[in-house]
Amino acid sequence: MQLYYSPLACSLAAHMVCREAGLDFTLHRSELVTKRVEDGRDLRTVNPMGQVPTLVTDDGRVLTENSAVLAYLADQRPAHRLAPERDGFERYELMRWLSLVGTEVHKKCLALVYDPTSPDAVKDFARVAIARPLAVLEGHLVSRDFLVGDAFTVADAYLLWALMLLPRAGVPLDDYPTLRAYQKRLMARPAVREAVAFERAAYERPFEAAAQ
Ligand SMILES: N[C@@H](CCC(=O)N[C@@H](CS)C(=O)NCC(=O)O)C(=O)O
Repeated sequence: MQLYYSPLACSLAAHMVCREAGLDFTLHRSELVTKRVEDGRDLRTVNPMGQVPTLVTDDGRVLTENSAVLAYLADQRPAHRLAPERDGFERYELMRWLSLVGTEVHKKCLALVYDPTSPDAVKDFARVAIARPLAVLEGHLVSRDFLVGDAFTVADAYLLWALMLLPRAGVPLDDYPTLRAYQKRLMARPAVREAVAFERAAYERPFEAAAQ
């Protein structure tokens, strides 16, 4: 399995899941602005959107979009219970939370704040709009340890990534004690810690692409 990622970008969720599931995977560092992959290729030759995560499966198929990539990775190792079974209601709950994190938290807030071309007014709007999904997540997690069912799923990985980035995006989590406790608890998982440590180290290193 080949995972195209950029250090500390949303592909960190897929990276966490690869480690949680014990999958055999190769990481390809990519640069989000220039679209260069470290081996010199252009990311758009694999994913025309030029975005991460981009996954190439062992049989050569390309999968993009966090919710699809994360569900696919979970389904490779059902015994790890990283996604509920496909025929139960909890599977739809998983889709619900993946979608809420992807649209209301990631794209409606983080993506706008981190986009260097966003006007300040758009960033301010994003920092206000995030309050509603964060309040919903805070309320949901008050009485439970994980977003879905009684085990860590790929939706938790996606939310963990978002929670990591929100304070840097100017959204402190001081008003969300449940989310902070959830984050602290789940960040202690060995696979999560390994993925985060790996990407923090990569983030500190300048990106270098091989000549093509
Ligand atoms: N719709 C995609 C969005 C993924 C996304 O926004 N990835 C960001 C990194 S967090 C990216 O690749 N940004 C570069 C770009 O959009 O050009 C998904 O859900 O996976």
